[in-house]
Amino acid sequence: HRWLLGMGSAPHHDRLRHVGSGGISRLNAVVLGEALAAEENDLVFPSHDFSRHAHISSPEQYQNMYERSIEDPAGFWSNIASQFCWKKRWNPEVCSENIDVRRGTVKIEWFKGGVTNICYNALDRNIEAGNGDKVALYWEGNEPGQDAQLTYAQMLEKVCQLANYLKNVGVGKGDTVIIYLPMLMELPIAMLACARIGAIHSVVFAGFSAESLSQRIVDCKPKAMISCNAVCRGAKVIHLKEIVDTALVESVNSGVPVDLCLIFENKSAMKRESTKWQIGRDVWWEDVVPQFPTKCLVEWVDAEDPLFLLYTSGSTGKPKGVLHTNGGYMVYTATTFKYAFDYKPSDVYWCTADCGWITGHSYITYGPLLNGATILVFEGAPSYPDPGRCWDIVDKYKVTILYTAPTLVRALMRDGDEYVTRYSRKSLRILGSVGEPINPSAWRWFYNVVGDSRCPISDTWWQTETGGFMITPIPGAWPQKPGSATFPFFGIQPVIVDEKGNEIEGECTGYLCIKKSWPGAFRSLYGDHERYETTYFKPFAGYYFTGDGCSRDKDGYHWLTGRVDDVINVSGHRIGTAEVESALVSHPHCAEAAVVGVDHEVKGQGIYAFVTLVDGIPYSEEVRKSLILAVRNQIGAFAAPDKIHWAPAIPKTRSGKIMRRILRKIASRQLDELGDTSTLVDPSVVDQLIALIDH
Ligand code: 6R9
Repeated sequence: HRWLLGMGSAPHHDRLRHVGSGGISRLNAVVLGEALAAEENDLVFPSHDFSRHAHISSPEQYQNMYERSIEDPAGFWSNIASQFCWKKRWNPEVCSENIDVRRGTVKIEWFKGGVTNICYNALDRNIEAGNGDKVALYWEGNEPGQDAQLTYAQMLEKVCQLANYLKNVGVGKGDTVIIYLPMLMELPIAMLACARIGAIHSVVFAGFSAESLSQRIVDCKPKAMISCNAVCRGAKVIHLKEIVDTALVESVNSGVPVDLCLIFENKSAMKRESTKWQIGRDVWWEDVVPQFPTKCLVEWVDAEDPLFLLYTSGSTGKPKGVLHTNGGYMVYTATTFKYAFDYKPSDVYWCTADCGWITGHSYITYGPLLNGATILVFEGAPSYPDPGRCWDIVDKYKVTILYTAPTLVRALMRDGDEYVTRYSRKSLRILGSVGEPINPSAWRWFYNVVGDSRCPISDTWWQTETGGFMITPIPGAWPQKPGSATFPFFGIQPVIVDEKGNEIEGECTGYLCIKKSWPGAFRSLYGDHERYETTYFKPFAGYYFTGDGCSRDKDGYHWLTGRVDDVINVSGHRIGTAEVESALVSHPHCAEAAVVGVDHEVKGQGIYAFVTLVDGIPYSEEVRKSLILAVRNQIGAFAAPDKIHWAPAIPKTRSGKIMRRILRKIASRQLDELGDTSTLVDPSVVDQLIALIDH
């Protein structure tokens, strides 16, 4: 980042520049992947005042720290790790790794031999430092006016009661617990309770179907499951307990029974009287947990003991159980949170993600609480009862840091500026974006309208696998470019490689890989270390392969260009094309299916499915609906195809591979760019597909 140094430390406000106005008029022009060239020179500087008060306030300061983190990673991270509580200090080597498959098994270890507990560090340590009465968590319910709060001391009591209950029913160190909860405060409480006793939590996003839930249960064989009876999202009531019941029947049939199901009675959504119950297996949270003591000694664990599993989608049908461990993850999430959001103790932090995804793990529960921050947990839907809800919440709690996703930004942008400008929003100081590339016009609207052109945006690029931010702005340190995630975090060495795995320097586009490990890196795929090596470390030997494409511009800024594998990113949710295809072909009328991603104005990408029906079944609206229903039932509503395209046949190569390149072109109506179709077994298939476009 030589250029960064060249920027010197002249007062930033001299160069402060407001970017062109966003607004709805521009939305019609939103084309994802807008020409980057035009944007590259658009620098948006933090104000002088912002930089002056920031942890890192100049390119030089970043550069010095970054260099130290690369030259002496052990020293750099040990220094930071020492700020946490360790029962026993880690081994002298700090990090031992092999990420090069050519040299044997891939292994990553940080702070090995160190003994700690992440729950202790997130709660007890902050209380001991005098913050027991500070609000740890504000909870805002689905209905405006429904709210609650917990101080650090109160939160610890709740966590201890649940931890004691879990121990009492025989859950111990190394046991897995599935958590299938919506955004109630019981969700982070349950995560922390597991961590406290050394149990491994596996949170399943409450939008997943019974089938997906049981698939995860069968994979990780939990000792217990924690859920609730129902939840309201917007105007809808979702009966989670019914989904749990179905999932548990399926898991019994697969030979993995779950003996204990702790159910929270979410009274505002549903009374316990109307909840179906299986005596002997189901237990009401409220009947047991509050009877347990509010103090619970922690189970001290090795830094490399597992903390959690989180399933994510890949290029094949079976979700991968991403495994994170305690020590490195703790140090990394806390540090990235502090610097990328320039965290100050007076902040009120709201992340709109769900704890069912990695963002909620690292940046609702762990990273913020490890810093002693006040977090906001929101149960509801962002546009309920109207599109002003987010800004109502921002004003109500005086939110200072708002971390959200481009898909929500685009949806709110479409609803119009009036919903935003009717609220003050003057508490806001930093905005954040995650989940997919943010297109420059959405960035501008977020910056100009939501942030009144005064709040820097941290566009954080990272993944379930990386545990924490990898490429991210440090908001007070350098100017941003709308749509670029900017530069690597401390200790991270991103490289862009070509098809053959050669690093390319300077201005370029290629595959994004990472050299060397970092403390927050995942350590394995649960029960399948071989798949871990094959998916991430074999494609480009010597590197971790991210699955993303990336460009670097002349100033060294990074521009993520999206997935290069068969993973679609719908509203920031990762969905494997293979998963949707397998859900479709499970439908008795479906002979074959091929799924591709297609640009979508709000969701980023939409799901476009080509479907061949079995002989004799005519195309009909009814079949179309039942195919979509099959996907909703097998994966979840968020994976429902946006479009079903009838296909008399699917274009394939002679070796039997589906030609997705051609399908993508047809899906995006780029019919004059189909390219070479001569390698297809039957090129006339393409004309048949085109003829059915409007069918
Ligand atoms: C944290 C999270 C990871 C994939 C990743 C990439 C995309 C996430 C991004 C981004 C561009 C950003 N992605 N953040 N692309 N800019 N700021 O989302 O994890 O659900 O595992 O998804 O999301 O494609 O590979 P995960």
